[in-house]
Amino acid sequence: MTTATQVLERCAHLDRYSSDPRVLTRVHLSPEHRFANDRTAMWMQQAGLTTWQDAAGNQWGRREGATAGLPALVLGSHLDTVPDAGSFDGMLGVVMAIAVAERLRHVALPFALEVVGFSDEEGTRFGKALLGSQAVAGLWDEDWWALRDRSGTTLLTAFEEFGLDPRRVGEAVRRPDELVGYLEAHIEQGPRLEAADEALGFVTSIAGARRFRIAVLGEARHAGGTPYPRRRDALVGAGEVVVAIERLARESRCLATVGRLEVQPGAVNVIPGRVDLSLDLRAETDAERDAMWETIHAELTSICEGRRLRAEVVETHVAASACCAPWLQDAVVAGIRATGHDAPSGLWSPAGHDAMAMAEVTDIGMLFLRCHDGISHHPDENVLEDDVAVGLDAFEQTVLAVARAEA
Ligand code: HGY
Ligand code: MN
Ligand code: MN
Repeated sequence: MTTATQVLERCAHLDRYSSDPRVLTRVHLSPEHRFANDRTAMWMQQAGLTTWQDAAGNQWGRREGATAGLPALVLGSHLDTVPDAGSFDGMLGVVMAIAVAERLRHVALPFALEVVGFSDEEGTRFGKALLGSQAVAGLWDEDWWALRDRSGTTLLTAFEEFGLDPRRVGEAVRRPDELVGYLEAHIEQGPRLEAADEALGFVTSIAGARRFRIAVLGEARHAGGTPYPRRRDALVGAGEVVVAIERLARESRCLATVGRLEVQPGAVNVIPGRVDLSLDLRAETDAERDAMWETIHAELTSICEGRRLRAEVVETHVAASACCAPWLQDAVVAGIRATGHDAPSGLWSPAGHDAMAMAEVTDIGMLFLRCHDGISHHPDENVLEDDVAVGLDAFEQTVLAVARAEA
């Protein structure tokens, strides 16, 4: 039986597949992605699963239920990372799913059991999140082929270099009638379980995100020769915008983050003429998030007008919030209760997950594990071995609860 120790060893093993030997960075359709898929496929086979890589680079494994060809309960998460990542965001969910499949190897189930390691959740390489799970959910957009990574390689070329045929991406689609549901185990990526001294929690819903690229446009001029009344400094305006975004979000129940700022021309003796900034906006409900954007947009316009600047806005990403299906929330709660925790906490997830895309084709449920200091998207990301042990028991029991509901 795969233990928590082995699960953590497998997460550590996947750390080897990185584009930078000093830190963990593994992006979509990279050589490291290929190695991670191959190793994951090997573990899936050892767990008794039949494996395949789909037309979008996602790694799958499957065992049949009581009879061949039944709809599948899918367990999974993602194998790609942010730059300089921790070892658990995504990967823990994949290796826990494999461990659960292995534990249930000889247990008759009224559905097929599948495990998936999604190819792209973070969107680190092409700036577009959930490419792997959106391909599976049938949400592929032909415009995405022209997306470029920082070296100028298009998504189309990256598919070909990885050995995938872009014309066949539609073959990755799974139909609702092939699926019973999708379950994902994931570190919480926040501090709430740790603060409550709870190892596990169940997810009620996943926040929808909107992301924007905002250009603040002023005028580049000589840093010495331009008196203040003549200046239209894009960076000072953008700085005011960044501070206003934080203030407005703090006054609401939303989370707004400016994670990237690019200043042009970026010279010490030139007044900045243009600043491009990113905005990531999340809330428990899409209505709150959309209202926050309206408020931020009005403030952006007002700050720019006050400084004789201009703003241009492009929305780069939108994902609707997704609710976990009540019957799968019940199954996750039953799974946690079976480990001796009578009243598990229900949490909404401010972080995005592959489950959001899967919600377009099937019911979803999620199990959260406490993470050390609530830290994620950072190499200090950590989980307790005891929490993984109880998480494995709960995840296994969740699958059995789904089996009882389906029987
Ligand atoms: O950004 C997110 O919420 C996810 O971790 N990719
Ligand atoms: Mn992440
Ligand atoms: Mn993740």
